[in-house]
Amino acid sequence: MLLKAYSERLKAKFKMNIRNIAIIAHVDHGKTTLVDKILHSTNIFRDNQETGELIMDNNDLERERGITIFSKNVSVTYKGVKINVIDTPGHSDFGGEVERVLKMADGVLLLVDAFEGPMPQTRFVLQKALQLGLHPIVVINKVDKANCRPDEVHDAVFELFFNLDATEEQLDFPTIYGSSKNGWMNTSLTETDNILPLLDAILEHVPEPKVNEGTTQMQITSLDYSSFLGRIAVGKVARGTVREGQQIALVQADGGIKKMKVKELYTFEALGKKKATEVSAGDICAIVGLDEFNIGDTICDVEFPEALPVISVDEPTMSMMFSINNSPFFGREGKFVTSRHLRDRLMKETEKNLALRVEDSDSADSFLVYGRGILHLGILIETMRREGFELTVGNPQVLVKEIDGKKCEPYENLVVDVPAEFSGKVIDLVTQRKGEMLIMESKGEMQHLEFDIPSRGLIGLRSNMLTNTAGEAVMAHRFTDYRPWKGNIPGRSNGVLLSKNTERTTGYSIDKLQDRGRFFVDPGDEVYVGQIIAEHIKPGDLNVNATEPKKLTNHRASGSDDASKAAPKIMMTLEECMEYIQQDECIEVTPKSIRMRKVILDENERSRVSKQMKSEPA
Ligand SMILES: Nc1nc2c(ncn2[C@@H]2O[C@H](COP(=O)(O)OP(=O)(O)OP(=O)(O)O)[C@@H](O)[C@H]2O)c(=O)[nH]1
Ligand SMILES: [Mg+2]
Repeated sequence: MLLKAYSERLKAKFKMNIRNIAIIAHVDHGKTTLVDKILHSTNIFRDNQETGELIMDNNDLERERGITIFSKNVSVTYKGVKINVIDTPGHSDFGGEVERVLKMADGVLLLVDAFEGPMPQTRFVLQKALQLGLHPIVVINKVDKANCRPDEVHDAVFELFFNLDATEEQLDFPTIYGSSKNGWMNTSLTETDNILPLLDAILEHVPEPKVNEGTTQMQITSLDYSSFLGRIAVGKVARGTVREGQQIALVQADGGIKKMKVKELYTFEALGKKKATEVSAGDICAIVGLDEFNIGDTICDVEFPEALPVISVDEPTMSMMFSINNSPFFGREGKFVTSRHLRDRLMKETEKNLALRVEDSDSADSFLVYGRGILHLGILIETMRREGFELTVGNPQVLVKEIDGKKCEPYENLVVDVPAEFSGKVIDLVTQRKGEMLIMESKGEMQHLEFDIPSRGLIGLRSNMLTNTAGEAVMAHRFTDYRPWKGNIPGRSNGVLLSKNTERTTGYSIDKLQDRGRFFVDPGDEVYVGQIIAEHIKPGDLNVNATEPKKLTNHRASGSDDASKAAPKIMMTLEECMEYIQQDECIEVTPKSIRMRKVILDENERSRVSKQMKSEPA
């Protein structure tokens, strides 16, 4: 009896020794680097263990791009307290994810780059945290950077809190300064050799999770995926406990209730998960074995199914047509090429990729895929090609909505930081695309510009912006709302050079065409009729012969002849191609190649259709 009371007391005591924090910030402000440092400084690694850089960004694409795509839970123990840390993605395409995982947090670290200051995504994530009643700890990071302005940035953050209607208590935020890269944090700008002042601030300022007594209640706020275990539900236990083997009622958004069983239960420990038999209110856990669930569903006691308020999952803002590859090179480079493969893969993706929607189209070979932006869709395509898929994707379209009988389109807040000498060019460029300037101020040696712009105007803007500012512009944008359609926005200004033949290009031909355009292919590359092989230096498309061998006297192999004279080809990433192509163009994606092409490859057919389109009333 006594023992039981003692163990209850112990449990109650243990229950309280938890802090749940999410780390939020604009893209690249240093969240993941900080989480890595937190893991290191709480000694989860043996001294001799080789960990490498950013253990947290563990997906291949995350490592290559240096960005976080999926939010992740880890947990460390400091001074006897378990701190659950949630690393979140900073790119705006994944903003909805941040909003959801904040539901697991009782506190947030708002990281702000000591040079850049608050950026569009800082505003968005802070707003969400404030609305949830969280009291952020502000971390002014990267104070090691030359030209950084931590004091100005602190003031700007305060102003941002104020503009977002923070309460008195929220405005009274603690501030930590430091450099996650160099592994130190402090309450002042004085450099230290560890990040412990930050961990102390977490223990001091982040409230313990609320422990509600009663029957089981846990909202699923995040989703993990394992190819062995399938979908794993992640969330914070809000009330009572969740037990291994427990029969539960899953209450869905529409009020429907399904009975299920908790097959396996885990808590987060260090970088991994630890099996648990019971998890109490306040801790974050992962549940295996629920067959069908959605984000926002509540896991409840079978007898007392009481749901928590529904979480909205963000609406897509962009769509793209995904089709089977129908280029002449079909099936050469990929393993999965049929419409069946494509459809199954896309449908499977919707199980774990929450902001993604897939619809069948009029054609059995094409599917409409809806997502949150170029990066969101680009990452899916990149993942698929790595798995061995071949496909064709069309140009990205923003989603138009009818609101109060008016045609409306998504708008975004665009921020550009650029050396003053280029600001005129930037303003021109954005205004041409129907952007309107809101703010222009100096920020260190840079000019800081803010605009309101339809999302359509942003597609293809980045490469133009970089060319026009000698690569110096730093831009970021974030969806704000839907507003009335802004009219025609000019597309790409240059035309393209299209191959007239299906053959290998020759250095001889490419060299002759150098003054017509900048090539996307190298001498010796195989191309096909209707493939986009270069950007025309002028508007209008041109069909060219780039496969002509040098005249008979030449005995060298085609492909190597005169190759040295040709300028190197322009390399474009998948996302750059997605922003580059126009309505009548598409991209062939295979495990080995990314080729841009016309939708209609045949020259005569293309001009016939385009004439027909022009003659039809719009
Ligand atoms: N100079 C400096 N660079 C830093 C610091 N912290 C992070 N960085 C660098 O900033 C870049 C982005 O760091 P990440 O930790 O990946 O940033 P993130 O906020 O996780 O980025 P997303 O997950 O994509 O939103 C990396 O190149 C880091 O090395 C710092 O304190 N000082
Ligand atoms: Mg990150």
